[in-house]
Amino acid sequence: MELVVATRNKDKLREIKELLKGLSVKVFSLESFKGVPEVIEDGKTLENNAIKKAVQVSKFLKKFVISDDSGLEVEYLNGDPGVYSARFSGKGATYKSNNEKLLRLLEGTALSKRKACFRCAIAVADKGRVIGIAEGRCCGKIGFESKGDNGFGYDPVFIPDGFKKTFAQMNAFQKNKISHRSIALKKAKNIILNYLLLYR
Ligand code: ITT
Repeated sequence: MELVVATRNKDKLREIKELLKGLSVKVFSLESFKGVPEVIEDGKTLENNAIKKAVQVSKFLKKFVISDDSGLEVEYLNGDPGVYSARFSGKGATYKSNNEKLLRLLEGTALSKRKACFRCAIAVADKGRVIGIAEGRCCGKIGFESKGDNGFGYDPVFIPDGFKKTFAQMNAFQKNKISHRSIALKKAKNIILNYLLLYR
């Protein structure tokens, strides 16, 4: 059984591959295929974008596909950057410039007002048809400075509830135990298993 992960983000792919271990599927990414059209992520929600990515890619490749749309919602910023997490600091945004913008916007804000949640929506589609959607959430606080070199994206500024260190100060095993992505993928795994049992 082959599964394509509809992402161009190598960091996400690394985490997804690790989390899918144990499921007897061969995992491919978009790198393995030529000419897959770019999906415009213009949905208002992570779920909409995840469905759009999974449906368009699985229709084009005629394959079984999962997609991940994720982002960080900061309470003080009314849920921003949210769906705009990847391009928060504008065209040419990098993880570093995004984190710098976030820390700047929260400058002078007390820890109690720095609540944030990572959210992840995973959509599963087969040959252009949605099979299911799963969501995961991991909440915590935005620290006062970037700390740690592991992980990716906003990991250096995100301190999950119940911990004193950022995601980027944790190893992959620790992050994967509690992350938004691991929660969503656990649910997505069940969707995949049920579908394979019933329809394939
Ligand atoms: P694809 O659409 O190709 O999958 P992308 O990076 O554009 O890749 P998104 O639109 O879903 O993906 O944006 C997700 C952004 O949210 C990502 O670039 C990071 O900045 C941030 N993000 C998501 N999950 C994260 C995590 O586990 N740790 C840190 N940052 C994360």
